[in-house]
Amino acid sequence: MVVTLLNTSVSPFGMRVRIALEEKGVNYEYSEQDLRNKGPMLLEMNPVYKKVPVLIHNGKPICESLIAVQYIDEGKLIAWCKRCMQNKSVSKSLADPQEVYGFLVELRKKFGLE
Ligand SMILES: N[C@@H](CCC(=O)N[C@@H](CS)C(=O)NCC(=O)O)C(=O)O
Repeated sequence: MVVTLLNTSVSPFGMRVRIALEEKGVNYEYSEQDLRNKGPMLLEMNPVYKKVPVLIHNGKPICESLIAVQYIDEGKLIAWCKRCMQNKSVSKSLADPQEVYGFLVELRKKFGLE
């Protein structure tokens, strides 16, 4: 997993993304951008708005700081779930998702929530 953050140190939007990366323990490369002289990487990764921060994950850009924060949060969560499922005690103990779904649909009908 290669994560790079294009940013300007004084950007409050960038700070938001940096905090999320730190909180989730994501290793990343930091690339300081000069907004008075935008470099080719920034122009390629955010060609429409040409703004920082841009989070780059395996070559794919994620623009807009709130979306980046959400992406960091969900990505880590999914990775954690996958790791848990590799543990036999977890994978053996969890109910089949379709069974859970069917049960909840029945409950909703019973309580008139359909
Ligand atoms: N809504 C964006 C705002 C990003 C933003 O305004 N970034 C500023 C730096 S704080 C920028 O790159 N400005 C350069 C420009 O407008 O040319 C976000 O949340 O990421």
